[in-house]
Formats: sequence, structure tokens, C-alpha cells
Amino acid sequence: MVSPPPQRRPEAGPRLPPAGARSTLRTRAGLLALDRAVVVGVVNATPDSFSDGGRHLDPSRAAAAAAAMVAEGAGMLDLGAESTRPGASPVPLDEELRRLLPVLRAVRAAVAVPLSVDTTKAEVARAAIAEGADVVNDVSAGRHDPAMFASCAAAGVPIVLMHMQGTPATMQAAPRYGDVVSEVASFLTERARAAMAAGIAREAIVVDPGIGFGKTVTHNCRLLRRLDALVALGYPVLVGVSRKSFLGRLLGGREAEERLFGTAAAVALAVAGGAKLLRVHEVAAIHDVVVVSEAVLGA
Ligand code: HH2
Repeated sequence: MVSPPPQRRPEAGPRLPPAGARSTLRTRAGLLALDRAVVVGVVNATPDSFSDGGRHLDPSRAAAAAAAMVAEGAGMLDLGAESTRPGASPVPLDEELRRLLPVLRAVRAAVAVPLSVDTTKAEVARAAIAEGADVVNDVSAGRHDPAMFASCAAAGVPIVLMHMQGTPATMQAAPRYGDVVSEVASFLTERARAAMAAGIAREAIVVDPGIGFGKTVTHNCRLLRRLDALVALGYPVLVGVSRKSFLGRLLGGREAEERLFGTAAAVALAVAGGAKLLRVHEVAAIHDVVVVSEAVLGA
């Protein structure tokens, strides 16, 4: 079992959490402290993810990668078996389970940190929870499968509710908003209410602006700039900027694996804006970014 190295985190000075932020997330693996931002390492059991497709399909390789991410400072890992990249087509239930469960079992045996499962299907969420997943990360915010909220409520696991305009197949065609920040905030408020109406506890809800999901470069930058408006909703905020194409566009067409510095800049600003969970591929580098950002914010 690999646990994060506590000695890599210097003591931060006194810092009040932003208004409305909660400082823990209750998972079956115990309380995940969010007084400091947590790096969430991405383990994609997909052949076609835009940045790490195919790398973690093999369970023993995925477990080794997961253990390495925890040793580098990841406080949580996110496992997914359905690509949500722009233009991706949906994966059938049995194929998603066939890819995910062997990887999840191997990763669960290798690390002690909370594991989230990136899925929009209640049946996949239930199977993953039975195999030791602690959190559900639903990029459809419970809209794809009407049974999702009830499944999470019954199992008592937290859920990440992410904003997306459209579906992965169509979302980048012509994203359009009046005011992207207030529309995303209203959407997340409404989905959180629906989750609570289905029995999910308030302290088991995380919200996410869905960077890159039906958004232009300007929309993504605006959401990062105004993250305070989402933090003010009162739920921990997760942000996934890692290697995303808006960074490539801002950086003259850089490929996914050449977007680390761009990712680092966006993560530092997301932490400054109050993000508590940072979903990333390159854990060691981004852990350093988070530690330094928080030290400056706490000074
Ligand atoms: N981004 C991706 C996938 N899942 N979940 C949340 N909550 N927030 C995100 O921003 C987010 C997410 C896309 O990144 P990646 O996993 O690298 O690609 P793919 O979906 O192709 O597997």
C-alpha cells in the first residue's frame, strides 16, 4: 500500500478557507481533508483518451502508475474507462466494465488513497463501489443516468457534479453562453439540489466547472478567473485543466504532452481561486505547483 509522503508538504501559515468552502469530504476511505488542495491523479483505462490513451489498460501497469502517483503526492486517484474527449463516442456498459474493473481491483490493492470512478452510468458506479471505489465522478452531473444519484445515495459515496454544455460528441461544435460564469453556477446549484433531493448528503457533493466541456478558450479562462463564484456555492470545487486543448490553443498549437507549463499556470490560478481538488496527469510537477501556490496564499 502506498500512502502520500507527508514530509513533502511544508506547514502553511494560517489561511482562512474561501467563503463557503468545506474543509473535508466524507468518503468510505475516511475523511479527505481539503483544508489544503488535493492533487487527483488520472488513471485512464481507455484506448483513446486524448492525452494518455492506452497507457493504463493493463492492470499491473495501472497499479504501478497509481502507486507512483501516490508516492509523488496524489491524495486521490480518478479512474475512468470511457473517454470524454471532444468527439468521443459512448462506450457500451459491458465494455466499460470489462476495461475498468480489473484496473480498479489492481489499483485498489496497490494504494490506500480514495479512488474516484469517472463514469456516467449508475451500474458502472455500483460495480466500482463494490470493488472499492470511494467517490463517483460523473461528468454528466447525474443527467445521463437517472439512477446515478440514488445509487450514490444508497452507497453513501460522494459525487463530483461537472458542468458540460452538450455531449462529448457535439460539445465543441459551437459553445455559446450569455454569461458563462453565472450559467455554470446556476447549473451546478440545480444539480446539487437534485442530488440532495435524491438523498445525497450536502457534504458528499463536489462541483466542477467542466473546463473544456462545451467551452471556448475564452469561456475556460473566464471560469478559471471567476472560480470564486463557484467556490461561493459552498461545495468543494474540483478543476480539471490538465493538458487540455484550450492550453494548446493558447500556446500556438502545442501537443498534449507539451502542455505541462500551461497546466501548471492554470492550476496555480485555480488554487488561488479556491479550487480544492486538481485533476492532473503529471502529479509530481503539479504537486510542487500546489505546495508553492498554497504557501504564497497562506503567507
Ligand atoms: N476531464 C476529463 C475527464 N473527466 N472529470 C471531471 N470531474 N473534470 C474534468 O475536467 C474531467 C473529468 C478529460 O480529461 P482526460 O481524462 O485526460 O481525457 P479523457 O476523457 O479522454 O479520458
